[in-house]
Amino acid sequence: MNTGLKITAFAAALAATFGAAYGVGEALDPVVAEAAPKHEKRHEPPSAGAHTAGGLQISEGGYTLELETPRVAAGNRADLRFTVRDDRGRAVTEYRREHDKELHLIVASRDLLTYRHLHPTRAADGTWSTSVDLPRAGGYRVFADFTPARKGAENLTLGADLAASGSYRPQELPRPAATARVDGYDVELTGTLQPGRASELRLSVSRDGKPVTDLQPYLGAYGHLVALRAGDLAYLHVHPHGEPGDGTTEPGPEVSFTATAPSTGRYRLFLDFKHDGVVRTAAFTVEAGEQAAPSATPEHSDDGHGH
Ligand SMILES: [Cu+2]
Repeated sequence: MNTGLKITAFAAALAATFGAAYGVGEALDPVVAEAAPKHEKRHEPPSAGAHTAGGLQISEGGYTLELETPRVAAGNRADLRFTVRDDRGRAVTEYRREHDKELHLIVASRDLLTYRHLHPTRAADGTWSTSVDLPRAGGYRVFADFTPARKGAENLTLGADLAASGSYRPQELPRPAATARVDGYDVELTGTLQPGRASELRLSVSRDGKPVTDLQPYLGAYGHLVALRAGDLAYLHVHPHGEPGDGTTEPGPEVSFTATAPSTGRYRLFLDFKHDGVVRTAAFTVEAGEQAAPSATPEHSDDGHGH
């Protein structure tokens, strides 16, 4: 099993960074942030076969994602409801918080043009719910990224299919590009994703040609990056280097990450960043293992947030 998503490469160096990150929350929520225990997440060394690709299975490690709303109508705000069940079928009600949340929900269209990063609400019985706005019909994948509180449980990303009814016109994946534009911001990507090897990705945010140097912390970081593999939507959650308030991490214009691609092929990267109080998503297509610099053609995409 060499297909593992090695999101924790450089583990030794980053473990300290990440561990500390859990003690730092959004500026808006200092009480919760201070109360969050440190070193919640264990980052293991990238031993071969330690992980399978995230998000490809509805059930893994004894936990199952039960999506109660597998069909919605495109073009309307829809409610998503789901439950995570353990190996005995009981709804999971205790989670370890990661990046300020018990569970992160990503919804992406199969053609990778629509992306949503949501934080659902959990009812006491373990049912999670959130509303989502999917403008386009077609096949989607829903990813639940969480860590059960049970001792020894690891971080998991379970995936389930979601269909949005309506007239479906699948789009081609945008070409690889080093820049992305979203809401008047330009984000430039430096670095390439390497198959089976950790590499650094740096994303630099500017607006009107000026570097943005006052990015705001969002879920304890200046940026969150998710990578999805084109073709099967294998899920790769990547974490930034450093965190707000550590004395060395600047609030932009650059946010950097370490990531390892599980294979060659195309990936779509989604960078969430917060500025002027709004979380925005910049999206890039990258080719893992590609040495040549991608074209610098800006692209525009239908990405957004349901926060
Ligand atoms: Cu999240």
